[in-house]
Amino acid sequence: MINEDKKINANSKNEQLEYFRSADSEDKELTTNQGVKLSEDEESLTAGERGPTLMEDFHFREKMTHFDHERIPERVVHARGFSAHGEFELYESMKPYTKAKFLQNPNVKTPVFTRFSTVVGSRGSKDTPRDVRGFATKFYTEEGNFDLVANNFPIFFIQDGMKFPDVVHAIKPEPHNEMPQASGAHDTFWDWVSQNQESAHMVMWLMSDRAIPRSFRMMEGFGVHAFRFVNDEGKAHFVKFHWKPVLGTHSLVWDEAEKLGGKDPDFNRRDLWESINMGNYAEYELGVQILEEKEEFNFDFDILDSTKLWPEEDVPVRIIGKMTLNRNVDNVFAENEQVAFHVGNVVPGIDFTNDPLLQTRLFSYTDTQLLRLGGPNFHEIPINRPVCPFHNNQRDGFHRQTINKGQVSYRNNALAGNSPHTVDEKNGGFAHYQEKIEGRKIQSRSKSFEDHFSQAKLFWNSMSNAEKQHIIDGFSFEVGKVQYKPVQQKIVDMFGKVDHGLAAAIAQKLDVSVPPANIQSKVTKASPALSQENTPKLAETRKTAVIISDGFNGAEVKKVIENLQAAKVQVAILSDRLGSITADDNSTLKAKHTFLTDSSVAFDAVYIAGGMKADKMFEKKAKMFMQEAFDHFKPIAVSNEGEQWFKEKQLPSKTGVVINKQQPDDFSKQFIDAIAAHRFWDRSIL
Ligand code: HDE
Repeated sequence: MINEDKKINANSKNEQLEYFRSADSEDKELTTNQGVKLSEDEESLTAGERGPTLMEDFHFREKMTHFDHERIPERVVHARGFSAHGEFELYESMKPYTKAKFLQNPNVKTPVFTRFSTVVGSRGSKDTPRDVRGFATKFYTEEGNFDLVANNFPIFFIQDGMKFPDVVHAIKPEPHNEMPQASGAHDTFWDWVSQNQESAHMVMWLMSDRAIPRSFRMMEGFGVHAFRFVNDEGKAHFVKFHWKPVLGTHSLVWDEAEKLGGKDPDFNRRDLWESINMGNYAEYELGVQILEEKEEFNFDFDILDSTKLWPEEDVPVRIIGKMTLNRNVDNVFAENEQVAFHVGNVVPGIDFTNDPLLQTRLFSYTDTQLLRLGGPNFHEIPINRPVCPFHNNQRDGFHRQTINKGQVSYRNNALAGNSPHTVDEKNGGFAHYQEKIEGRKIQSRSKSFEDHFSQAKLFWNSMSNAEKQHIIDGFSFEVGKVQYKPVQQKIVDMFGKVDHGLAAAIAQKLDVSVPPANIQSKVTKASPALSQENTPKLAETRKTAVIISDGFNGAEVKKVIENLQAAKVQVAILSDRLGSITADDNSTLKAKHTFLTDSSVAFDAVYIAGGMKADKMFEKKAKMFMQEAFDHFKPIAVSNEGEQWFKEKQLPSKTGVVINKQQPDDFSKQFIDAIAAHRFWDRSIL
């Protein structure tokens, strides 16, 4: 069970978990947890047919007691999550910067486990609220576990973790009525924002498209803090970690995200689960931004301030490896719920900086896990176990699994030759980086953390027109729900310090005063890397609804589907009923989706072929489907009845609408290009 000598490979964690997996229950005898075979499982033991239940029914007691204790506390933040296993492969050795073994040799594959999450909602909430997403990865390395506990934003709300309970209390459902569920609170959160101006940059991200990702597979990840790489000569560099999704970074639109909350609360987890099952593995490249120690003060922001990013144009992201998530969990509770990440789980070669947010996180994770996982032995839970050996003198506590042999559980000892023994740095022992620190004990913030608006403006400047409009809409929606007028005014005044146009547009929607123009940030710089317009755009794995009714053009639809599938687009046949739909040439296609079971929000694109036998109701539903996809800026392909309905609807055939005037091959090609483009923002909503 403990891997004492074997080398680690991509499958090492899977092999270890196999030891803990239960045998398949099929054709097995039912027993108690003590292994006693049972003759009855549905009737409790009673005194007479209508008499009282007897305490001696040990099976009833065991079954009910276990059930009564099935729940554990959910995470105080990031409660709703979903996970997958995978592997990390290094492209180039990082030896000049770090001695971390898993970053030395491009031939080594490291097993990983990643958990994605929303932050605010409870465990049973929805996947698509406007929220930050967690992106936490455990690397099971030969030197122990390294956890990269990241988010999908590169920055955070606060500069000092002392304020974390405050921001979380403010954004969680309000305590007196527990509303709103599964999204950020309105009055309390915006009250907090207006009183804590360091949140300006993060709030810009929160109001942007980044807060409603299309898929966990299409989300960036950021370690947020500056960490340290330390090489085998003891030389350190500052480093920030990035995950870059191979499919690019893409988002939903707000109306779609809201509808999905009702139609499919599991939208993001289903996407990951189904994609992995289909072999469409989620892939992310690992990037690092590296700074020399002497560059620490070269910037107009403090590199240890977690409300600031290091613009990629100034500090390039060097791509050093790739993570592939390729295996779904076997049991959500055992893996996704019981996994315990900790920003403090590092290996030799990776160390901390004095970022005050990072420092406070170092306390919080174990502390909260002691409560959630019921004691100090949660490192023994299968998903948390390192795949390398671990030995120390820690003993006992709730749910201890290891049977530690021997008489001695202390150091220094002579009875066991002072085992287990420490290991010097040269031989792989962790030695904390020796940073020289001098100073007074104080409770105050460094002056270098004072500027809260320049990078908020940098973000704004970097957005495309459509992205800017979405930010204005995000503010108008969220702050529009605030009941307390003075808070609305304060928010508009606060974001007037970012950009006057932004503040004026929100003020107009909220019916509050426009702040003066001269308070806005003077920053004119932009960072193109921040705009999702500049992300990779691929049709691969996108989901397209193909709408057909009886009498559809068999030859054309067949050809288009073939082309879509060749481009790795997922095709879903949709009609007004499940089962076989017959084409004009008597060929058939099986509809696995209907207007009732699905709606356009579940798809990235739609191809409407219709059919000669489409009745009025079919036509109505198909038009609604098409209209909604159109309003959500999605690619649409129409032919036959589809084209006629499109014209009847008087939808302007702007970009992203492909009409079949050509051969099916050209038609499909144009449609596939449109699917890759993701959305067509220049389409006006009717
Ligand atoms: Fe966390 N965070 N956090 N956080 N965090 C937790 O630990 C905390 C922060 C992040 O899928 C908790 O086991 C403090 C930044 C993720 O299991 C808790 C501060 C970033 C997850 C905690 C922060 C994160 C957590 C709750 C401010 C991005 C989910 C449950 C100083 C870099 C991990 C748990 C999972 C979870 C504390 C800020 C990422 C309470 C005090 C910044 C992805 O310990």
